Amino acid sequence: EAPAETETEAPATSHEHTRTGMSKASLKQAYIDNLFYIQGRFREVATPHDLYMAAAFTVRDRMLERWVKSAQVYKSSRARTVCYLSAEYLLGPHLANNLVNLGIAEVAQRAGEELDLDFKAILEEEEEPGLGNGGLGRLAACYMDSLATVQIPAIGYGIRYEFGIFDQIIEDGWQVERSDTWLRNGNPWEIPRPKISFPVMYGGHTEHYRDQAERPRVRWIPDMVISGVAYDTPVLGYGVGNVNLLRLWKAEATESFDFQTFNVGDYYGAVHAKIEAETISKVLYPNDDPEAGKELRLKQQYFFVSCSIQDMIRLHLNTVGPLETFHEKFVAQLNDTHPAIAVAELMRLLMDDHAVTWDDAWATTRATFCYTNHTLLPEALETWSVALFERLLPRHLEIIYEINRRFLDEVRVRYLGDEERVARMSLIDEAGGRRIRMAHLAVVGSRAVNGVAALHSELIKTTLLKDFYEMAPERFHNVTNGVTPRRFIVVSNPRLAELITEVCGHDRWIRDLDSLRELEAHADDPKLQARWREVKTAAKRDLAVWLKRHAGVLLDPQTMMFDIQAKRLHEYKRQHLNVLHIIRVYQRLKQNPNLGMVPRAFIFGGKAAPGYYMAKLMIKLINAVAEVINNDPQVNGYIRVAFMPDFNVKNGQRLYPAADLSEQISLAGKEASGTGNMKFSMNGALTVGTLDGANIEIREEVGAENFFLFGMTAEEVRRKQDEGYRPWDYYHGDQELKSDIDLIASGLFSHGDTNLFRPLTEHLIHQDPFMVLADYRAYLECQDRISTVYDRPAEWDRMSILNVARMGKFSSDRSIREYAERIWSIEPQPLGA
Ligand code: CBF
Repeated sequence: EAPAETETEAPATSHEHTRTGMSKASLKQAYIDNLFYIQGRFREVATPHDLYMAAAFTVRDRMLERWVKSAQVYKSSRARTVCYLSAEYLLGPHLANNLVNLGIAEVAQRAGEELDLDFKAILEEEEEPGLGNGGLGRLAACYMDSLATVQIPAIGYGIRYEFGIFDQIIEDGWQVERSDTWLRNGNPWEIPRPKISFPVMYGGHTEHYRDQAERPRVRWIPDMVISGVAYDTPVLGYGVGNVNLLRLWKAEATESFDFQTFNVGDYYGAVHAKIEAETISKVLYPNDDPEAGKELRLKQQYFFVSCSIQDMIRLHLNTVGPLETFHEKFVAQLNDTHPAIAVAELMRLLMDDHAVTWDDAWATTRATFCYTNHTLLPEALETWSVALFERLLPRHLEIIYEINRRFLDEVRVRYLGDEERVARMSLIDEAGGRRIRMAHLAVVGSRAVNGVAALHSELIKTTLLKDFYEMAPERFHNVTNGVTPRRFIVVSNPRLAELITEVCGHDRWIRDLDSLRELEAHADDPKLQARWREVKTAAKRDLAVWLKRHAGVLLDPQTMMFDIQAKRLHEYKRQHLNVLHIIRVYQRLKQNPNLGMVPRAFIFGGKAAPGYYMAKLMIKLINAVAEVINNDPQVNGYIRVAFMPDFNVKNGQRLYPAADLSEQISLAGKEASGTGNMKFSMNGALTVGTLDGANIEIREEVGAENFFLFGMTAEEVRRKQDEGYRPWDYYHGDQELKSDIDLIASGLFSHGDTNLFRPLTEHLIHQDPFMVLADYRAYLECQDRISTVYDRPAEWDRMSILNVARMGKFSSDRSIREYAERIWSIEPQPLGA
């Protein structure tokens, strides 16, 4: 980049220069051009959205050259490519991230200042694509960032939902859902590819026949055909020239208007097919775990899988050639079971459309797919009724039956006479209404299976997929999740990023997170500690301003510890355990107003699935407790409670930098990994957590002395369950616990209504499936220790610095490298920035 003075003067002359130039002058010129030629505006009349669009196009232009180059190189080198099949991508805003990955964040900001633009306001203007529910979708987005950064050729395939995850507003303490109209003002990051479109079939029947060579073949005669059209978004790696492709499919009618129907006077009938087709990519299912039996959901899954596999076959035939080498060109990662139907779809396409024999098709299929499991919760394990399959995907049902028949024969030969095992391993659950077990289909059709944290991968082997593990242990792996430090440190916490760079003397850590270890040597330095604290306080101040405005709660960033739990609302995540602690502190303060405790802001964020009553009631409870506490002058100098509305990627980026304490308090064995735990810790929050998911590995990395551990282990949980867990005994055995639950039941938090929270309190006392009561006492004691340590700033700051210093393992770059080496056998294809 040229020195500032010459830069300002240098006019951006050539066309190419304004499209690709990275200097301040080119950026300014490009911005003005884009505002004029794309938005059709000049400065004086431009809306904030116009200003954002011009910025987005300016940045996108600079990615396109790299994108085309990447595609050319990948094509000519016939690079092996990862296809990530995911029903969800929780992408978050693109603009700031792309600026960072292009390496032009600072120069763009200066260009903006010279154009008298409010840079922050422009970033805020972006509507985020919320095409996912939570951890799984956000993981897919982090992996897209890391695939490009570690220079692995990749295509992310998914659905271009017209409505993403609902917007959450809080009314009278309750969650209210509003549809997410993220596309209403256009999406500058995507490029529609109307020519890349595939037919997707549903329903009808199959015909078995012999082809000219007398080979047995099958033809599927559907009763509905729609089109999937590609919408492409470039994904640029950090500090590299590699740009990968995120290809999302939009459902369209094959013919938008049925003239025949129209001509007989049925106008509505004439557009019906169009509406029915477009419904398929209309809306994301807002459940963290799938709701069984939803026909549209199965249609969605098959829709994007079919388009993606057809696209992969097209690319292969265009670049490499014979389908025998398909699995050498592509490896396809199934992100949970949502895309598991891909196993049957690849078989179908190879056999029915390309005349490949069963054995060859099966060899190719098994060599192509790998499957990641993301949960052990029984309600989240997908099964589909055979009847639904028969109606919607008759050909796939035949294929699944045949896969199952052959597979169970292998099981029988291996385990002579063990019919119970055969029934357990079958792809079809025969007990009570026949259902297809999608996890079994994914396992049988894949060459590798992995869990997402060490404990979770162990539990997969010993519980969920025990029989499969016994049969083929070499196919089971663990790849602990990671998150991208670009978005979750550099973009969301620039002050911390700057301080780290200064202390380390380089910014290499952004691509090599292990080098954060260099911070360790400075952990006791009082000067660094003071600055570290300033950075944290500044982030807390930003969050406090935001929460004042959007939640109406006043928090003191200077004196209060910011104690944050932000994640989907779910009983297993135990937000109610957190609430019981708050109520305990409240009662203590009421009994002794001169307690002299460390002031705390208890901050929550998260959405509840719209149909999950208990989760919605927990949101109400948090807000109800907040109302009482925040308005009680006897306590509100010490404690306050805030619920951040609409926790999404953008709002998460406000929370992570501002947390002193990160709540990771799920019942051990229930949270497969968690990734919020990593985001908080990377931003210097200390964790209070159970030995669950990736918490275990975070604790191992940062050191037990820098992690606040409490609660039962997964093994203890299992034993307690086996013995017969009786929450009633805990309730009656602990006076404080009883009085905290009784206070909720008393109506204090519900304006005297003793019924409102009864479902929650009664459920806790009598069922408590996630053992809140069993872990209550240990949690409280741990929280007391936390307050003591927070009161010793030098100790706390040291722990915080060490947490950040030791987070290298949790970069998604590390996860992707592990997938590349151990699971995908794929080499990077470096392209210079
Ligand atoms: O692996 C990513 C995340 O996936 C989930 O969100 C999921 O949807 N199954 C899990 O609940 C998380 O533990 C996990 O981190």
